[in-house]
Amino acid sequence: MRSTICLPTYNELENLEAMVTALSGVLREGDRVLVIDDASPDGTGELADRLATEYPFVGVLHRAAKEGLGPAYIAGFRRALADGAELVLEMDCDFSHDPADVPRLVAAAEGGADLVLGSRYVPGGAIPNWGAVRRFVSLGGNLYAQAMLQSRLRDLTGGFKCFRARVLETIDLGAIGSRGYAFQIETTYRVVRAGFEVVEVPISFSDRELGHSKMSKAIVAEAIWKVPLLRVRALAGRL
Ligand SMILES: Nc1nc2c(ncn2[C@@H]2O[C@H](COP(=O)(O)OP(=O)(O)OP(=O)(O)O)[C@@H](O)[C@H]2O)c(=O)[nH]1
Ligand SMILES: [Mg+2]
Repeated sequence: MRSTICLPTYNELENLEAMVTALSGVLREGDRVLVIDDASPDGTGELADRLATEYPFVGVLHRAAKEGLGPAYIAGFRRALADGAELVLEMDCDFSHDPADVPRLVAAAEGGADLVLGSRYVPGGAIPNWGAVRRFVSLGGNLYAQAMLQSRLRDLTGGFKCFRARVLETIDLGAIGSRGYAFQIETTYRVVRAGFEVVEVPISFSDRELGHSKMSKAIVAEAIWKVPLLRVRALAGRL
């Protein structure tokens, strides 16, 4: 199956070229990488254009302003589907997600899963560099989302995923309003509600070494209030 890896970037100048190079080692014939850059002031968008001329598998989607991960991914999904991708992946461009894990996510989708989650919280998953506080916060966030949404899935906030195209064609992408972590929860929940099969494969999540995190209090707050709202909407039959 032909895959497109969606790579959202905002100020990832130090990471993008190394990421594209690493991905070139795991892609198969016909696979693509789509960089979705929100007008990064550090020149990531120009670097992406240069990489697109050097590597035929690279495409670039330039967006006018930073709007958060959610809108960037939705624009990327639409482009990937229009270009005929059969599998569409989400992945961070800061090496938190290991490019070497891409084939395992793809294999699980080709094995029949509709959505594959790279999961830190199933047996075999790991977050080697995190201290107790970060683990507690992340695990707490996942338990909160699990309980609110009555879900058995362990890693609802992760951003390393592989969708079958038909899944993205079925769920209403235009109705997804979340921008940060909530985007990951909302997409997975919509996929579950639509009756698709979701499988978790273990991954090891590393902290970024270069560049800066775009995580903010607003992103955390959005996830906290959005989760109960998703449940209420689902119970009201509007999701
Ligand atoms: N296009 C676009 N990409 C974004 C935006 N915000 C973050 N990204 C990218 O999304 C990916 C994940 O963002 P990070 O800043 O690493 O955030 P995070 O992984 O949630 O937080 P950390 O755990 O601190 O790394 C990276 O590739 C970012 O460059 C945005 O508003 N627009
Ligand atoms: Mg990150």
